[in-house]
Amino acid sequence: MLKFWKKKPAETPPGQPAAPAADEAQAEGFAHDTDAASLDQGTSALDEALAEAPPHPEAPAEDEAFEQVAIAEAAAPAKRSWRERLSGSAFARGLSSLFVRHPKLDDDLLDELETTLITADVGIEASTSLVEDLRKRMHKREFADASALLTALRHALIALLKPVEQPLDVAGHKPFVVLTVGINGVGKTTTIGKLARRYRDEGRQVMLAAGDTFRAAAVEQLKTWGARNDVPVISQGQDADAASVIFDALQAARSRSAEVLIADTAGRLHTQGGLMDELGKIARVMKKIDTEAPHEVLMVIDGTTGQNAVSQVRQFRQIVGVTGLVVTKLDGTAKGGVVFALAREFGLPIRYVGLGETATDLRVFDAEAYVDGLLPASLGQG
Ligand SMILES: Nc1nc2c(ncn2[C@@H]2O[C@H](COP(=O)(O)OP(=O)(O)OP(=O)(O)O)[C@@H](O)[C@H]2O)c(=O)[nH]1
Ligand SMILES: [Mg+2]
Repeated sequence: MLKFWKKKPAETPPGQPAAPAADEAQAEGFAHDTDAASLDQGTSALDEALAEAPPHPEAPAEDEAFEQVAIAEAAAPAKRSWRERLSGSAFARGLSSLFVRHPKLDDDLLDELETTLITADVGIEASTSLVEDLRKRMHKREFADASALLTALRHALIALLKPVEQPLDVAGHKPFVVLTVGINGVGKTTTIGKLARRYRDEGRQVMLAAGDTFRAAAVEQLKTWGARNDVPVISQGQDADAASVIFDALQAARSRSAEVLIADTAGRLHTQGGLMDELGKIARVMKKIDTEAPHEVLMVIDGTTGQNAVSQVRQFRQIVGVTGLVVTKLDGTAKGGVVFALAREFGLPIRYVGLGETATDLRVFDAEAYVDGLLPASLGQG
C-alpha cells in the first residue's frame, strides 16, 4: 500500500509548521487520485510518455509565505559535536598519538606525519603534497614548534576541503529531483531517510520513490523511513521496472506540487552492465517529464572503504553524471581521510556526511568542523 501526505494540524510535531488549508485540500486530492491501481499502470503511463513525450504543464506557484514561515521555524536537528563523532577515527587517533610521541619539530616528525596521513586513507598524492609543503616551510623556519606545524596542517587540510564545501540547494526546481546512486550497502536508503527528515523539518513537502525494486526488503526499508517521517513513498511491487516507479513518482510529485523528490536505487557495481544501463534509463525517462531532471545525482560513499571509494566515484561518474557526494559511516571505524582523497581527486561537492545511523545524524558538510573533529587545535599544545 502507498502512504500519502498524512500531515494533519493535530499531528504536527512541536516546532513544525502546520500545513495550510490549501495544502490539506491538495493532499486529499493526491490521496484520491494516486491509488495503487493507478500506479500499477505505471508502465503503460511510462510507455505513453516515452512515445509522445508531452511537456508537462508547470507546477502551480508555491505558497511562498508558507515556505518562509516553515523555514524560519524549522527545528534544528539534534547535534552532537563533530569532534565527539570523529575522535575515534584512525586519522584523529593517529595524529594525536604522533604529536604526543614526537613533540619535537624535525624531519622525522614529518616522515611520520606522512605515514599517518596515508594510513588514514588521505591517499598517497595528497599526503605527500601536504607534507612536502610543510617540510619546505619548516626548513624556511616558518614554524617555531610542533604546535605551529599542527596549526599549518589544519589550515592546509581545511583549504583542501573548502572548495568541495558546497551545500545542496533544493530551492531552484519544483520538484527538485535527487537521484541517489552507489554500490551496495553504502547507506543510500538510510541517507534518503535522513534527508527526508531534514527537508521535512525545513517545512518542505518531500516524496520518496522506491526505485530499488531488486529486493522487497528495500521497498519496506524506505517505507519505514517514510512512515517515521510522515513522508509519502511511491512504490510498486518487487521486480517492477525501477525507471517506471521513478517516472510515476515524478508525475505524482508534480501533480502534488511536492518540492523535493528523492529516488532510491538498488546498489550496483560498475561491472553489472545491465544495472548500470538502468541508471541511464532512469535519467532518460525523468527527462520526459522535466528536461533538467535529475537535478542532483547524489553518489553515496561508505567512508570505511578507503581508497576504493576513489575508484567507485571514477566508475559511476563515467556512467551517470554524479553531481554531489555523501560520505557515510564516518562515525564508526572509518579512518576519516577518504574525504580528503575524494576532494583532491574529483573536486565534486561533498553535500553531506553521515555521522551515525539515526535520522538527525546527517550533517551538511562543513570543512572546518570536519577538520576540527579530526584534529582539534588543542592537540599540539599539550
Ligand atoms: N554508523 C553509521 N552507519 C550508517 C550510516 N549510514 C548508513 N549506515 C548503516 O549502513 C547500513 C546500510 O545502509 P543502507 O541505507 O541500507 O545502505 P544501501 O546503500 O541502501 O544498501 P543497498 O540498498 O543494499 O545497496 C545500515 O545498517 C545503516 O544503518 C552512518 O552514517 N553511520
Ligand atoms: Mg538501499
